[in-house]
Amino acid sequence: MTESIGRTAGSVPERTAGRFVGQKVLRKEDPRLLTGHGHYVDDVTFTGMLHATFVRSDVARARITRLDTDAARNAPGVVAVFTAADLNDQVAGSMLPSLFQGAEDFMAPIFPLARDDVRFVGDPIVLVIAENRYLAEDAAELVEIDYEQLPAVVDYESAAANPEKVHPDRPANVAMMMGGPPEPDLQAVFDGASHVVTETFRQHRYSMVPMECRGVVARFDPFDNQLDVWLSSQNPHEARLAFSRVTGLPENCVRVQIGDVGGGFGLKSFVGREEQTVVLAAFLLKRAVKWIEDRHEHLIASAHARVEKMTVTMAVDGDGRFLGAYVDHVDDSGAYPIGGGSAGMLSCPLITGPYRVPKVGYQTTQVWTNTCGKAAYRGPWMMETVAREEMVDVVARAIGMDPVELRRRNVIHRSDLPYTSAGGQFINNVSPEETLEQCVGAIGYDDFRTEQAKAKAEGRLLGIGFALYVEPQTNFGPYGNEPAHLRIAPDGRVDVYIASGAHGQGLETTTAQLTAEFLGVHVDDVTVHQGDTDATPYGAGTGGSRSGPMIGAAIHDAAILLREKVFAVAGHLLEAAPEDLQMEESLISVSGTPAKSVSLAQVAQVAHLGPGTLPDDVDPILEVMHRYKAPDGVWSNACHVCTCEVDPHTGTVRISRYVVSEDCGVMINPNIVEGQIAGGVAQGIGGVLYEHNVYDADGNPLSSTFLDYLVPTAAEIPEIECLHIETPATTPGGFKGVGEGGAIGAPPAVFNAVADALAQVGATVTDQPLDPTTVLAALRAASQD
Ligand code: MCN
Repeated sequence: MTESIGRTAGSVPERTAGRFVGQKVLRKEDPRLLTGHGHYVDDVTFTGMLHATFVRSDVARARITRLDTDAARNAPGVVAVFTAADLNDQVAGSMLPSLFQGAEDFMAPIFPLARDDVRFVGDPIVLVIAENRYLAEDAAELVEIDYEQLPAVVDYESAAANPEKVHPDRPANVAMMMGGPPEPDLQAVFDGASHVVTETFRQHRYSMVPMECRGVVARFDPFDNQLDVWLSSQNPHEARLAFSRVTGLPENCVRVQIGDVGGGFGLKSFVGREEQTVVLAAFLLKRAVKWIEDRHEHLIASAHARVEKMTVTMAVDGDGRFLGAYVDHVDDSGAYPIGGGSAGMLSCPLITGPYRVPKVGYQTTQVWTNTCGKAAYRGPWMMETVAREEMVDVVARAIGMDPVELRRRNVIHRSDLPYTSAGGQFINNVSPEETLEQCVGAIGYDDFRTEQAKAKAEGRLLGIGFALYVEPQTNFGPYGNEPAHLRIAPDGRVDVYIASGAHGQGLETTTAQLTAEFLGVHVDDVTVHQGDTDATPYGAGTGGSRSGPMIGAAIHDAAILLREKVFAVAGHLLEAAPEDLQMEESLISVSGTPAKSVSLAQVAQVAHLGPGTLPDDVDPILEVMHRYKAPDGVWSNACHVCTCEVDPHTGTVRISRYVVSEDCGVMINPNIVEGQIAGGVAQGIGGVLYEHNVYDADGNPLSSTFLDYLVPTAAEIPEIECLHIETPATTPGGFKGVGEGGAIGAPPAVFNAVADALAQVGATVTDQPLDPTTVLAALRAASQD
């Protein structure tokens, strides 16, 4: 096996380019998934397997004054009842949900179960394990808990100053604070600008709501000292490390497998407290234990996201050119954030996005509250896009300029690249101006404005909203590298092993396309293996829209190294120099003499079965393990435009058209790219118009079922029209990520469309969600003015 680190191999031969990469290859996983033959964690079952359920706090903040589990322990079918007294001392230090460097700084210690106090509704207090789920749930009902209730910290905007503390051992409710007031040079810009506009924007609490909630099956065999875990995850290798830590077993005694995963949206990048607790229980019981999160638990206790506000101040000159921006950001991380907790660190420096803004300053504060913890959710830093793009429209209205014209005057042009932003980001190979113009053309901007004016005369409110963003990838944390392991079987077919944890985005297909393209075989001859820590190389899993650039580059380089090995064997068989050989559709031939050829299967047979026939300097191991090391900064970008009609009588919003112009570099599979965009846009539309996870003032969740937490259906989502600009990244293959983009651009585009409609009658909105009540209130307020 050849192991190479960080080497970028030579470029791909022209003739194979585009045979599979860039083609709309049908998704390999779909026949299985669409006919109900997917294999999810709940499908894993063993004879004698036990089932777990949690007893959770039903108050937001309280001391536990009495905990009586006797009746539960004696209930039929109950095998074990664990409390904090049984489990918490077993874990060495706190349980780490994320290995992102520095994550500990922003997190309060997390233990399996609440011990003396509870810190949000849903905080797990007792774990009941029984012969089946019904018996476990029945026994859980028998657990008696008395609380001394304490005032809950629910409002995140006042949490920093609230003397009541979410975590009693911390000096205050501030988890993290960075930056500070504007520096004097930025203040001087504000003092001298023609226009200075300040506005505050808020996002509200979303849940991730994947179709498959969280779940785990763990089985410990003490005779083999082997812990097997089946998990619904985006990140199997990190999960293995977490389970090793929580049990004290060496990592190589732990195997994590993920099968099909019914969505994750960021939540499953991290190893949840419940999953770690169930694994610890299975280890202690030396039995197989299953826990499947139900939807109610998911909505109150898995993780929440997007609860943040940004106050933006923009300085603009008399021609509408941005001169400087200052941002004050506050972010609610709940009681126990599990990753993505430090989004403000990314979000604030990115505030300038795709625009030239010479000076920037920011302050970000992350606070704890007595609510469900925050996790990364598809584009976790995207508050900068929301605040900036909504601000651009506010500024346009304030200075009396068309919002498209204001964007045109400030957007980064190709001639500005590479561009180092005032926040310190080095941005290259992006096309914000081109995507803006593509959207303006596709939506028919001028015609829309004419139609809007006509509609207004008829009492109808139409609106249009744009949003641009640039999105950084690949270079975050310790994960600026990606492995790929390619192996040719004796029959010439190819096995590929990747570190990812695909959870809906089609990596089985695109990985096969990449391998087929760069190696020179047919896509049907490639089998992709992922989600098994015993079989796949160590890596960061799937998140941050990193698979396209990272797996793409790793496979590109590994395939070229493997071709060299194949050509060395084939060269011997064909009596030709390896550099004169080419391979297409698994046939290796001499360039210019196509009749002189040998199949990959023949080469593989010789390498596997007759290596003694090869010269000593020809390596018969047709296998390559490569670890690609990424450069800093691969950037995707896009422009979204949305048109809508607001009903002035009911406050409801109907989206009429939605267009996205996306630049994710070279597309591996345009169908998959467009599917990713459409899915993300649907989440953005849902977020602005329907989804809202509400707490009351005492910290009681009010949206704990799908009756109250409204997820949009196909009826609410228009056709998403996708256009593409392909600006290749400098990474091998030229791929850039796309998975998060839809969910980044959609919220401000939808918001701006509604705000544009309302602005015609003097109504203003700054906060999400835009449910009918909020829209009607804005209309009423305007009519009273
Ligand atoms: N792709 C492509 N061409 C490119 C870039 C990507 O064809 N130039 C393909 C990739 O090969 C992959 C898909 O598009 O099949 C998404 O790739 P990428 O943007 O690299 O993102 P990741 O695979 O790393 O996926 C993560 C991203 C994130 S962070 C979340 S959250 C997310 C998502 O994508 N959650 C999803 N997409 C999701 N899709 C589904 N169905 N369900 C989720 O939970």
